[in-house]
Amino acid sequence: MGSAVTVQSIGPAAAAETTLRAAAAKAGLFFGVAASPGRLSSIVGQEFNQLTPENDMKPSTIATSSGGLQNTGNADTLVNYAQTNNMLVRGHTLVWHSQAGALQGANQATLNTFIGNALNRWGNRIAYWDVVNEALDDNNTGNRRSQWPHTLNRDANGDGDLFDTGDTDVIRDSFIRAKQVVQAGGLTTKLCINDYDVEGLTVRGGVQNRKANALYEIVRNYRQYIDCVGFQAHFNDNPNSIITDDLQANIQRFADLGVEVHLTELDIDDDLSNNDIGAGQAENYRKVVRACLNVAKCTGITVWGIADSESWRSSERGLLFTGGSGNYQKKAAYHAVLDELNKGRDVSTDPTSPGTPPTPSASPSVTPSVPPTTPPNPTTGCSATVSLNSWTGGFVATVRVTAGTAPINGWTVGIALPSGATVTNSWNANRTGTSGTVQFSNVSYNGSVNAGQYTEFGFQGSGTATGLTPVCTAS
Ligand code: 9MR
Repeated sequence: MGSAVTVQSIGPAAAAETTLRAAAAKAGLFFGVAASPGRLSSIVGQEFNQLTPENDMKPSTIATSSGGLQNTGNADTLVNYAQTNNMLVRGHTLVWHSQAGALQGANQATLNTFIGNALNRWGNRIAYWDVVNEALDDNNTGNRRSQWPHTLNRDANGDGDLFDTGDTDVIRDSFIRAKQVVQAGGLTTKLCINDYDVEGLTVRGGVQNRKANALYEIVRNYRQYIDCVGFQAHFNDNPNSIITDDLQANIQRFADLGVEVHLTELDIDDDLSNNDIGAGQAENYRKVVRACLNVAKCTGITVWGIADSESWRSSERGLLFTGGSGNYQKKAAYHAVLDELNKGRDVSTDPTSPGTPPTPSASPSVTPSVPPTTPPNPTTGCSATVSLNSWTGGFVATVRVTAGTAPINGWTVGIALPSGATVTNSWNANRTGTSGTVQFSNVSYNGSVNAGQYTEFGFQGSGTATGLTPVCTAS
């Protein structure tokens, strides 16, 4: 169980953030988008602090038949863009039955070669990798897929699962390889399994979600290799793809296994002629974002594209913007998401966050439950306070930088981490170092802070980080 927990970071005087990334960072999660090099208009860096290559890191683009790499130019463009704009990257995806390109039909040894090459190629520039994508069958069977790469599987004793000694499982073996590469290279990259129609505990009609249950068993059995779970969250009228009221409970049960949970490919059909997915699109977005916010280990949401017209499912108008080609207009769904993010987390019911007092989910004025480490200092210069959201083995820190009685134009915050604590990601700041005393300084858009006002940045780490004392220097 975690140590001291503070999640809410919205103070009484806090102005609402005006971008998704800022509001998300304040709440302690990332808000990302899928993109390709042709879609990198300024809105990407302004609104989002995480980026997933929509197609450019798939084996069909970058893998050779022997597990080597090729055509990495577009992927590099996206990674470089993300770095410049202080965004996390999710690598997508290493082992997948679809878009396998030259890897189609490969054996495990070749898959392992590819896994090693891809992980090492980008190293820590990729915060999360989808190691295995869409391993489970459609139609709520709860089975693995039968096509390659799952043809590599062998159920030695024929008992119907692949968890026994002697069984062969491409999921397990791919994760083992990925974990070895991460450990050998000292990487901080987190290894995820990603799938769709796994979002709720149930599907339409209250039927058990057997696909979600199967994913849960995989994560439970292979927990030592798997760091994170992606629910794709392509919500539509398919009976197995609707938004159910038990979404939060399902996120919670995975979180209780100790993994991070992400909504990795979010889009929500706006078709109101069929009421399967409940209220209007904006309200549905609100509901989904809230479900994530209410679980401390739901640490990121990624929408699958910017605008409806550019979406893989344009006819469902499932995204947050209309328009296209860099000229985008915010939809009601955008405003709903921003508003919900600005309300912050309410993890009072999250057992992975013991000690958090109940917080009114709709109130914009919630007092942090742990007093600031360094109280804001009403002088010139700046002061910094940190609020921690911890769980066994990890934490997310939200650091508030407050200007004194005069405006500041830049800031640096030094934080001495306890031994064993390591920063794995950070957002809304430039960072030097990952352990010991780590320095964070402002990025282009948050260096100027008016007198008495504040800005926030965040970082995520492994280990324990109690008693942090941030030291702020203004420039
Ligand atoms: O959005 C992607 C689209 O441009 C591609 O044509 C398609 C090909 O399969 O893949 C889409 O992305 C998929 C993602 O990689 C995995 N989950 C489902 C996504 C939508 O199909």
